[in-house]
Amino acid sequence: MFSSRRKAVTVAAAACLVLLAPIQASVSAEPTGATAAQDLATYTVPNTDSKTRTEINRTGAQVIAVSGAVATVEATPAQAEQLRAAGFALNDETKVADALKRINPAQAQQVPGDFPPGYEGYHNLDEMNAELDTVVKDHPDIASKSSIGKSFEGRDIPVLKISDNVGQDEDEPEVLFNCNQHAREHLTTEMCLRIANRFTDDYATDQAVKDAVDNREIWIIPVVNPDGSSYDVESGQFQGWRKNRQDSGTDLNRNWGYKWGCCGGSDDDPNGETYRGTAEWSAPETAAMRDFIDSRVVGGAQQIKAAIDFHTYSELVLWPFGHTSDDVTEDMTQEEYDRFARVGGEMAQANGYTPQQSSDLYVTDGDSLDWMWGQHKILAYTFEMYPANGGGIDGFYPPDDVIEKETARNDSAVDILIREAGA
Ligand code: 0X9
Ligand code: CA
Ligand code: CA
Ligand code: ZN
Repeated sequence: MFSSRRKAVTVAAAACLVLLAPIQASVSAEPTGATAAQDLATYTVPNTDSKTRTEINRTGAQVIAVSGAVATVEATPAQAEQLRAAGFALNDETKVADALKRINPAQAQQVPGDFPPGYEGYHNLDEMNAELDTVVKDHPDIASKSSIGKSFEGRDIPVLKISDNVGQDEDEPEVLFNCNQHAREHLTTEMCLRIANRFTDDYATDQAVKDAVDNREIWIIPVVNPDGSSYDVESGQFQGWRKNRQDSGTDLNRNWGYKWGCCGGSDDDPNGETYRGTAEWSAPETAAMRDFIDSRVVGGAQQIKAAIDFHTYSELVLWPFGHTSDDVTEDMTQEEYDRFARVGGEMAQANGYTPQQSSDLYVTDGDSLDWMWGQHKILAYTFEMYPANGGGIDGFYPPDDVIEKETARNDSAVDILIREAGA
């Protein structure tokens, strides 16, 4: 159990780890010392609300999905104990390792680094890059590819720009779509690729697409977390991995620099699933996102007017703030809040998701939404995509035959956001 981690520590420290093991229950066979999937289980917890879900997260357990009042919670044995002691009912215990075993093929797949059988329709990093290259090759007048920077392990984080006169920085409202902050949320990468393909392939034939491309500058970042997402698939067996690959992993969506760590909405335990990192922007991936978005301030004005950060799962449209359950704060007027709720409601009408303020799900601090609005006044949403209710870790791994339907489902919502960027 401890093998690879132990190599790195002294005998005394190893003894210490052994002593800690029963309460920590998170020392793992992972080289990084991150929480081992085999220790974790998921549970359904009835009768929750935003307050109790925030309490659940504060034990270090993690609400991974919500359907009505029923939360799906991922927890170590110690965290589960603590939740039961606090009076929560934990039902339908499923070991994450068992759930992954059911999804994963019995043998490693043929193509190293690729998705396993039943998932070949998903793009791994190389395939994602090749897809973007094809888009640019086929549509060089309206698409260009560059990199916003490097991940912790040195991988590029590519960005695609789509606009008429794509080589020029024109005075057109800019829109940002980013995907896969969380490694295991692979369906989101497919969402970004669909946006990339739709606004290029349909340019010649679809007047609405042409209007959008001619009057906006659209930025698409399909994989914010390339280290995490390749780690999650590279063995041919899904790992259920969420964070980046810096030491034990930082939850990128707790590492952004607006009121970072302010409000009990992230974990200070490096092994925790919502570990916020050692400092705001300590993850190279979030720092690259910050630098890119900051670079879109031209002549003192942020050019990006609207954004969607795609996640899975629960079928929700979320808007800021996440760090507080208040609607109105020093950085959010009632009028601004009402606009978020109106546009969020309109997008939810279009895709059939449930619209709500992000803290209605649970309180977070250091997430992307809060910084995008709090720092830059970007009309920023988080979409939690399909499925509404995934029965645990499986919800992150829908087979590839849902990709077409569940990404096309957001076409109209994406169009609404692009429209609203000009409002
Ligand atoms: O917790 C997150 O980072 C997002 N959910 S996920 O299951 N994909 O990890 C939601 C972030 C939205 N913000 C708040 N809920 N406050
Ligand atoms: Ca243009
Ligand atoms: Ca511009
Ligand atoms: Zn996520």
